[in-house]
Amino acid sequence: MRVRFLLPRVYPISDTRISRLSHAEQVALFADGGATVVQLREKHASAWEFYEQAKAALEVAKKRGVQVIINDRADIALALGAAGVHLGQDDLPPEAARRLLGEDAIIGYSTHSVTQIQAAAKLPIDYFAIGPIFPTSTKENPDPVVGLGGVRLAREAIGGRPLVGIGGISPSNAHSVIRAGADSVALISALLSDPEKIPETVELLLTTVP
Ligand code: TZP
Ligand code: MG
Repeated sequence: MRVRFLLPRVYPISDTRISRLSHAEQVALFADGGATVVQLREKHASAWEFYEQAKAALEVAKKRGVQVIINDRADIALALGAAGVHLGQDDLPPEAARRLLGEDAIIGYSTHSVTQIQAAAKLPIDYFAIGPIFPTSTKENPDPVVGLGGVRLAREAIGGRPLVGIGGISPSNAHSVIRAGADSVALISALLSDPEKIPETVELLLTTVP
């Protein structure tokens, strides 16, 4: 049986357009705030460029004891020896990513409805993501908002397995997402739109979200 992966309360995700910082700079700021697991998300760079940026970010992360999950690209995760990959509904199937990355890799999987999360229950993944919980302008063509009710239904569907909420989460609504049943909150814009405050915001979330 797979050893359960424990998601920290806060799961920061990088975005170079919103933060105007490199992935490596963002990882350093996430680590300053106490983050232990981070995701690198890059929707615009070439594979070559993302590989190079992720490589630099992994060097920072290694020194700081932070695990790095790569969004979308199992190939880049494999090439760099990252801790794992985060897959969406249109990415490589989780079974294929598991074959590539091996048993020790962390594989996360995005779902946007109860039907999708039920369908994902048998996949070889370590955590589920559900969202968008609230309206978001970060994701292009986002799925319909699932709300806090969606988090409750997701929790019922997956029992005690790790669940992260994503989409429109900020320090002011993070509690409600955890209370509805998520183990962790993933944030992009609320964390990155004021880059100087990244460490403070991560720390605030880690110390105040019950
Ligand atoms: N998946 C569902 S919503 C979302 C993703 C990647 C974007 C979340 O970004 P933000 O800025 O925290 O709303
Ligand atoms: Mg994806």
